[in-house]
Amino acid sequence: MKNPFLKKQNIFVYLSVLFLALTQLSCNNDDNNNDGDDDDDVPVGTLPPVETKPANSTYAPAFKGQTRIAGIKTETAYTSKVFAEGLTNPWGMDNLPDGRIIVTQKAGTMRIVTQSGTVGAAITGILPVNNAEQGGLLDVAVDPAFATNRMIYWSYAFQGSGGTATAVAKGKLSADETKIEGAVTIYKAIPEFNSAKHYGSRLVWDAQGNLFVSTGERSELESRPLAQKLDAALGKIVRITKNGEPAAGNPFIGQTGVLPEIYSYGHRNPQGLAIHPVTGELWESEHGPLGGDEINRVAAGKNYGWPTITYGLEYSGAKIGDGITTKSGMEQPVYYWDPVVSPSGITFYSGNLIPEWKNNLFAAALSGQHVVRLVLKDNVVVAEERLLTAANSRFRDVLEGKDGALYAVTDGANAKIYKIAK
Ligand SMILES: [Ca+2]
Repeated sequence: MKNPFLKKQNIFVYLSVLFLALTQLSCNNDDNNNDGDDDDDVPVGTLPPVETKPANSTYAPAFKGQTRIAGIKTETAYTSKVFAEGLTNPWGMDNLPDGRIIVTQKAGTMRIVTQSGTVGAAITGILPVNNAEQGGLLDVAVDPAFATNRMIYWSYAFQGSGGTATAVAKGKLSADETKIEGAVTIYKAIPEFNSAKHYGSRLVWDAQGNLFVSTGERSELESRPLAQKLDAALGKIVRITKNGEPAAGNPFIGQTGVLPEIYSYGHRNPQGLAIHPVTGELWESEHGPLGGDEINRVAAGKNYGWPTITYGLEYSGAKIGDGITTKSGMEQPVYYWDPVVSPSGITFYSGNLIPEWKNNLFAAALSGQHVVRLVLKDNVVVAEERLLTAANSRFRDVLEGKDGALYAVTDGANAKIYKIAK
């Protein structure tokens, strides 16, 4: 008491401790649950859900927020405009290292779109495709080492003697960019089946340079149960090397009677794949029947339920199977839509142009005629927004460009690429 220096020193110590505690609190606020995700300050939706139409089924979600989450509106001022046009039935897009975009056209060509939106001539040399109904040349994935090897990978509807199959091929883009050289098929999802529907067919690279490939169950009642069979590649996500071999570490390698390419199963028509930029996990979109479109977080070896569990109905309105939505050993979708929006390509936003979109999931919606924005927190959807609704167009794929803008390509003849940027 009689020593003022000691007292001052004590106050200094107290203040230091208080300062450290506050700093600690503020750090924790960025990651309250210490899950490595600094997404604890993401906005939650406060607007009414974007879906206003009645559901087809009377099924209840398995958890709060699994469908019809609250709406949200992007606060950042952004522009959306037609970036490129004159594409014919485009299906997939990917970035070239220089910032141009390569786009597939279902009839069997690719085109390169420059940073200013000029669409190049059709690139030929792609293997024959079955272009009937939902088939054709589908997705495209640029080799992560394209700058040195010029390799391009694509998925397509293969015509075999026993029917069609989702297949993956690769080839080298010629120096003059007019053709693909040395095209070769590296993977076919067996068995071939006589259907022109549900090819799935999205491609995305994993961190090791393997390809995730989604395959559909080919739509028919006869092929549908194959989504649950591990000796068939229909209704699956497979993971293969650049040569089409099963990727090391795949969950079923070494098991008898099981295709070693399989990564996950029980999918219907998965047309969207994307890697979460923070967690590195695989996310997927798939078309349900009448209702029951899904977003899934996909883990190795897991069963995603189709056709045993679903939130959708037959197009007649009848129940599918036992009419159940949950079952032990089968994964729940992170999110579902009823009525459907028909989600095709998906992507996570990791750019800086529109910071509030960081780690949000975007989906091109076909029947919904918009681009879906889902805000995620701890792998749960906390808000939904519909973008590009004024375009009144079916959207087939979305891509984050090298410039941090979001590109969305429409479906059908005379298709356009829209660009959302600051
Ligand atoms: Ca499912």
